[in-house]
Amino acid sequence: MTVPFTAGQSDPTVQPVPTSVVEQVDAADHTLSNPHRAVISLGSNLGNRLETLQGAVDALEDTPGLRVKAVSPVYETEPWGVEPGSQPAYFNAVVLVKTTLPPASLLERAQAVEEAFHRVRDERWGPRTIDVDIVAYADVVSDDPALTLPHPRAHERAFVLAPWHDVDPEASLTGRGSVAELLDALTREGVEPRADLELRLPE
Ligand code: A4P
Ligand code: MG
Repeated sequence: MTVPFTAGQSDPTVQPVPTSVVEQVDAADHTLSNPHRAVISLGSNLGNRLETLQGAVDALEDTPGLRVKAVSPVYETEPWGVEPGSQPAYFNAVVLVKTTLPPASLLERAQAVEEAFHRVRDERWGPRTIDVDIVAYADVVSDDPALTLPHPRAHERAFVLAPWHDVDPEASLTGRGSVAELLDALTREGVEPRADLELRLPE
């Protein structure tokens, strides 16, 4: 005969797991209850730039183990690192996330989002439907070329720092200092807020 188990009653056949064991298991998988903050920069200068940025935000939110916490205003920015006038202007934005994914998995996911928008990699700093860069992951510092953290050029780019500052005025970039101060040292020329446009935070 089965005895119906009623919620709220303790099941006498279940032995409680000692707290010390639970703690050990959780500590072994320290990502479990310990999401990390990461900062992701989005850039697009081909096709429907706003739609693509929104698609990237939505795709990030659809990632298991990742929650989008904030989405910045949209900026229209002059292409950086190329001949002036040689490429269309970018739309740039920054997304703050919390994630249990380790950095390498977050990069894989960022690259999958790029693939989903048919990004073609043919030239460095070439025009692209979407670029998804990891600006920072917790306080991790790494010079691995496959995933350099913080992003090696973020500190000198107003198109990253301005939207980041908008959503987190107290932010700092590990090893570089406060985002507000880094931004003050840069020209904002060619980095224009587009107050008429908005990215939605996924529900
Ligand atoms: N990689 C290393 N570290 C990272 C990181 N933190 N986040 C590796 C993302 N990827 C990272 O990137 C090349 C390799 O960088 C990847 O294989 C990855 O393992 P990519 O996206 O294939 O190529 P890319 O983006 O053309 O090169 P790069 O050097 O990453 O360019 P950036 O620095 O991302 O610059 N101007 C404006 N106004 N707005 C822009 O958004 N973006 C760029 C691209 C240039 N000019 C721009 C903008
Ligand atoms: Mg990139």
